[in-house]
Amino acid sequence: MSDLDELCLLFDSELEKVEDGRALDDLRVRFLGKKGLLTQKFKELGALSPADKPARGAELNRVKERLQEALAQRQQALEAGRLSQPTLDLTLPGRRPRLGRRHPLAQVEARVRSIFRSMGFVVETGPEVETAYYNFTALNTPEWHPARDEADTFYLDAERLLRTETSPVQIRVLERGRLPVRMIAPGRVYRKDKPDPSHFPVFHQVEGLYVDHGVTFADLKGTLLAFYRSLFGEETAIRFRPHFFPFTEPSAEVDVTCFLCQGEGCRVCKQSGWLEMGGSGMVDPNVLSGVGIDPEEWSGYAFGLGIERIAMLWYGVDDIRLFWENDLRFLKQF
Ligand code: 2NM
Repeated sequence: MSDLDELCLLFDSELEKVEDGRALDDLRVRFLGKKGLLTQKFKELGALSPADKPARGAELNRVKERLQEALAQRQQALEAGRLSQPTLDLTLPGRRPRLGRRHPLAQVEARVRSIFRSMGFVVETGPEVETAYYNFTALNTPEWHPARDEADTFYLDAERLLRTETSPVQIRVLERGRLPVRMIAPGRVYRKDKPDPSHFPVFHQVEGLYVDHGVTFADLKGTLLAFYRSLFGEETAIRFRPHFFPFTEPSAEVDVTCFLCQGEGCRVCKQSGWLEMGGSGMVDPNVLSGVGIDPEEWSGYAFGLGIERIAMLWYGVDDIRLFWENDLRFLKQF
């Protein structure tokens, strides 16, 4: 076998393996490029005797044509193959867009809002940056009260702070002087708590307020009972435990029967059958007179509840920080 037969054999077997334009180009360069195998043979022509040159030259040219021909054919075949292959299947079904949903805390807050709206409460909002007056003083919280401490409250300066309750919204509404008032104030509140499974420095509250002629503690009990029955089921019962808040007198903490065990006692309610849900009371006369309302003529009840607490119990979430991580693996479950 001549050296050119061998070269052709090698070329043919390499061409066989070519599957795209890039490999084809590489092959072309390998044989016909500046330092190509065949080009090398052309360069060696100069060393031959004048008698041998013409025949060898003609043979080299035939081989060159043959390689070029084969490369061109292969190129055509590759292009034809590419065009005949479907790149876009118009019969495939479309991709379904992945729908988002409301954050679990927003879902719970919407439910709470909706129940109170159905009972005639209007929704009021106010600033998250408050003054010490609206957040503490107007709520009958004395200067020495620990809640005012820098260790518990985020102060921006001597006067301004991040609200620790949504009650300052109630004060702003009462200041308008248009009575009666039946309102809820949902929103974010801030406290300097170290994050742990049940604390986070920002969380959500809904506070309610009803001020009218002759409002009594019985009105408070009836309203909260109706609310918690609507939220947790008609078999729910509630109880009030005496407590103290600066802004209400008397004050009480509110428990509801555990919706997991119907009051039987389980792990979640720590065998007590009851779940702590929030605080409540009759608006302190000092709060009313502070906003120019005569406590001899008007009375009111107020209450507060935490959205995170309800959401954690309802969905079985054991760490409050999960609500703030925005991990889709968590959020997708609601
Ligand atoms: C609570 C518990 C008890 C409350 C009081 C007032 C206001 F402005 F009327 F005085 N608003 N909200 C209140 C009462 C809030 O949260 C645990």
